[in-house]
This record gives sequence, C-alpha cells and structure tokens, in this order.
Amino acid sequence: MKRIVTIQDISCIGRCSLTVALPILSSMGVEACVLPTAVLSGHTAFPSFSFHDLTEEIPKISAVWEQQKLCFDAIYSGYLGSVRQIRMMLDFYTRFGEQGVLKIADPAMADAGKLYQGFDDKFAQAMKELCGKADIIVPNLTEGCILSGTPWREDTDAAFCEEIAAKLGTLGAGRVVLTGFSTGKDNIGALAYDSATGESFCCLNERYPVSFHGTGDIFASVLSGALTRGMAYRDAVQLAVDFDHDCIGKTLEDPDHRWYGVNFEQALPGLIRRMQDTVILKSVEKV
Ligand code: PXL
Repeated sequence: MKRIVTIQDISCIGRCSLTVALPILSSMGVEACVLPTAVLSGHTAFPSFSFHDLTEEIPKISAVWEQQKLCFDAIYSGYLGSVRQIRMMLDFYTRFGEQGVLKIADPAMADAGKLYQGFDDKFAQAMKELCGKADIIVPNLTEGCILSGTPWREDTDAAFCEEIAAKLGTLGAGRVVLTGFSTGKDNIGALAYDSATGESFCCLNERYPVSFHGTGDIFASVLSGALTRGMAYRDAVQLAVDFDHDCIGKTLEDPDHRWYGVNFEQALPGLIRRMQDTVILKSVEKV
C-alpha cells in the first residue's frame, strides 16, 4: 500500500486541513501518516480561536522516523504556521524527499484577495521557496497572485490565469495546478501548467454561485491521493475538480449545512467508487 505523509494543522472544528486530508486519503486507499503543525480550536475564519504551536515536535518526530528508516511515497504539505515551519519542511524534503518521492505543496495562506490572519509578506516569501522545491504546487488564484508578484484582481479571465501559472512555473516546481480557474461564469476548476514544456490543460465542472472554506484543502488531498495511487495526472486533476463540485453540491442539498466547511463526508462514497473504477481499469489494462 502506498504511504503518504501530510504536514498541516489540526483545526479541531472546521472541516479543513487534517480533518479532511485524513478521511479523504484513507478513503482513497492510501496509508496516511501525519505531522501535525499546530492544534487550533477551529480554523482562522472563526471569530476567535486557540492556537497551540507544535513546531518543536516536527524535528523530534522527523528524527525518529529517519532513525527508523521510514520512507514515504509522497510528501503533502498544507497550512504551515510560520516561516520556521516552512524551513522545517525544506529540511524534511532533504531527509525524506529522495528521487521518486512526490512532493506536493499547497501554499495554503490566502484566499479572496488577502492573506489569512497571522501571515505577512515574509511568510509569503518563504512559501515561494518551498513552492520552488516541490514537484507540484496547488495554489488558488489569490495565492498564485501573491507568489507570482501579480496584483490581485476580482475579474480574472483565462488569459490572466495562464499568465499567473506561467510565472509560477518559473519558481521551480515542475507542475502548477492553479485552482479557481474558469473559462466563463458557469464553470470552475483548475488550470494545470507544465513548467518544462509550457503546455497547459484545464479541468472544469459546473460552478455553484457560492464559495466555501476548506475546498482548497479537499482539492489538494484528492490530487495527492490520486497521484500517489498512480492515477494519470489529467484524470487526477479532473477527479479533484469533480470531488470539490460534489462536496459543494451535497452541502447545498442540506438545508442545515454549516457555514465553516463542506459536507465532504456525503461525497466520499462517490470518490471511493471512482477510485475503484480506476483500479479496475488498471487491472483490466494489465490483463
Ligand atoms: O483551509 C485552509 C486552512 C487550514 N488551516 C487553518 C486555516 C485555514 C484557512 O483559513 O485557518 C488553521
């Protein structure tokens, strides 16, 4: 079984970071190991929250894993709490990111035109460095603008996104998957840009006229799980787009839905079916 390590916070309530990454990765048939960066009462969009920093645990846990010669098929990082934690991620890449280990970085630090509470330009600069060392980065449009030094605009179009993706390609990651991409007001999805060839493709689905917290974390988790299982890149990006769409759909069907995240739990059976279909297809191909 493939094994992934995911490095992000535990927001005790909020359906984001580890509380979505773990169930999604497990449902996708990947062993999920965690390196928690902090424990918060809830994500930072709650009106108030507690924050217990776990920075000191990161080198301790990594040292034991290294001593035990543990290795991972993929390293997937999400929300990191400080520049120091970003430096620790870079160190983690050196220790565990040898050839063949897929390094996926979600620069979870901003949305809707601004940095999340607690982050500043110094943090964004350090995140740029991490994004340069990853194989795949998964920024949303706001993060893409910040990381590429492009002023943010609300009225983005496909050409603007292509421009951002190409700029992000110069940071160093081989593949840029820019989320929140659309070619019109009725669709939304992701633009996947290949830094080596300059080629790109997009994966889209129907757009709901709403936006929910945690969909970026869900996207990155599905993409990480699918690629770790060996799914073709384009299929993996489409699966992540479709799963976010299904999660929002399930949320809107629920008249009592919560404000702070999506009903991803109700979309998980569909994700498991799609993974099984892919595995079945693969074994048919082998025959
Ligand atoms: O969804 C990204 C995220 C993860 N973790 C924490 C957050 C956020 C976004 O606000 O606050 C703690």
